[in-house]
Amino acid sequence: MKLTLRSVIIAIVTSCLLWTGYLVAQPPDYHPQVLAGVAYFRQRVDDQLPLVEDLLAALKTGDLSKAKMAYVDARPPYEEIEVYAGSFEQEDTDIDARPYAIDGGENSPEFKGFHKIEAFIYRDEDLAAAIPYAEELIDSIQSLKTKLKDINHFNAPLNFDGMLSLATEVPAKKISSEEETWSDQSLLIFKHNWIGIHSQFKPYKKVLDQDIVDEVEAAYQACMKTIEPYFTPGKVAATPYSSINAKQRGAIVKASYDYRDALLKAKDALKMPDPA
Ligand SMILES: [Cu+2]
Repeated sequence: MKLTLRSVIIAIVTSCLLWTGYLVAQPPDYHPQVLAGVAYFRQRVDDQLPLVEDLLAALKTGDLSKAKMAYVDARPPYEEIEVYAGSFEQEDTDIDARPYAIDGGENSPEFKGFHKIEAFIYRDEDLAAAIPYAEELIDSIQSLKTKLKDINHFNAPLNFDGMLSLATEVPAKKISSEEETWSDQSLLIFKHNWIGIHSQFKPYKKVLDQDIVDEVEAAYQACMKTIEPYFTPGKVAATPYSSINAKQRGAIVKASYDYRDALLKAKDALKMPDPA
């Protein structure tokens, strides 16, 4: 092919225009927001570690009610951090997977973490059997801590994808009480899933229009309002989920979908792409 000067100039000008257009079309990467969100989870993983160590110690006492209390106390931090589960899939499986997510379910050696321990405490009342799993859970939390130190695992599209997925998972799936089948602490899970989502949304407030901020904030508060009657100030544990009737569950479902819809509006306003 013979390249004339003219065609070379046309090619250069065209690619410059395309490049400029590409730059203009790129949304911001929201790096300060991502940093702020991850900073909160680094703090929460530091909260998580001693709670899991306490759980191990409680299992070793052989006292069932102590073990139950330590289990419940140990649940909140990870239920917030899991907004970013897609950034540490192995740790998420090791820490928090339920049997359905694993081939072979409960019988698989892959099934471990909180829900393995939950069944040993609440269903089997076999604390000794739970001890090696609590030891392994401490290692998994350490590994999670390492992952959270590397900001390269995290970005804004993953952040929003995680918020939206969890705001959907609560009403679409967790509402069945499948997560805390044995401990009956689903309300505690909903609460900390929402707190975790909102911790990640907060840094985006300063780059959003006030009406969208207000809408997301109101939707979050409405979620928290639906579960408020089931908590006692100063106590981690919630009322047993099995005591909540269909109408009360319905209110939780509606509030979480409304929250999701508001977050979706924020995502559009931020021109946030889906994760690559
Ligand atoms: Cu979870």
